[in-house]
Amino acid sequence: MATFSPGFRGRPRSSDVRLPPGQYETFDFPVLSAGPTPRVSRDTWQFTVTTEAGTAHAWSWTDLMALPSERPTVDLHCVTKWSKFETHWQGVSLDLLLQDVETAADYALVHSYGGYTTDLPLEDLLDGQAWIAYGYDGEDVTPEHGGPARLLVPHLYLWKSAKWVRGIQLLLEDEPGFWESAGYHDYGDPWREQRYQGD
Ligand SMILES: Nc1nc2c(c(=O)[nH]1)N[C@H]1C(S)=C(S)[C@@H](COP(=O)(O)O)O[C@H]1N2
Ligand SMILES: [Mo]
Repeated sequence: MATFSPGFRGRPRSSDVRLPPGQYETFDFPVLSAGPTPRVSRDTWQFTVTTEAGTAHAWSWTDLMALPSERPTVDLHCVTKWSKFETHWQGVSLDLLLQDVETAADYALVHSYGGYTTDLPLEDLLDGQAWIAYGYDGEDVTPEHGGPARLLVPHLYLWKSAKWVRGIQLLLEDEPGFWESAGYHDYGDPWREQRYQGD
């Protein structure tokens, strides 16, 4: 498929440019879960943002569906070294969910149904970088991939994209989540290959 003229010989192919260091491209969609898949009913599903002052902002499934959604197409990068290009999602931007939340917090600890947690700077959830995603490839997000809804933060390693998301706790001080407590990097930028603490 690729053709090379002498002048272009040393030039990276487009897939190399899109592939962070140490990653390979995969075409299937692996499932990586630290525990069993929780079955969460849309009737009882809630997404709650809690501020450092203890104020809670909650959305039911009906509330979420009533909000305008976006359809981001993004590349995914898992710390186990697979990357998947051009994945199609539908979800609500965190900019919209956080716009009326008053906070001085710099950090977010994301909580999932089932107990999984992951932490990241609050600013990484803003400016069009993160969504509460409920659609994948024109279908509902399947339970294995985090349905009814998962966090999607594609510019960081995929362990930050908490499946079965149930809330975000806003914090003045960073608190490590599940993998971050187990030796994985606090931030997890795939382009700087921040896989483990100290990378
Ligand atoms: N709640 C929850 N979210 C999670 C995980 C998990 O175990 N539990 N695994 C993380 C990891 S390590 C990865 S690579 C991605 C995998 O998403 P996928 O199963 O849809 O590929 O989910 C992330 N979100
Ligand atoms: Mo992962």
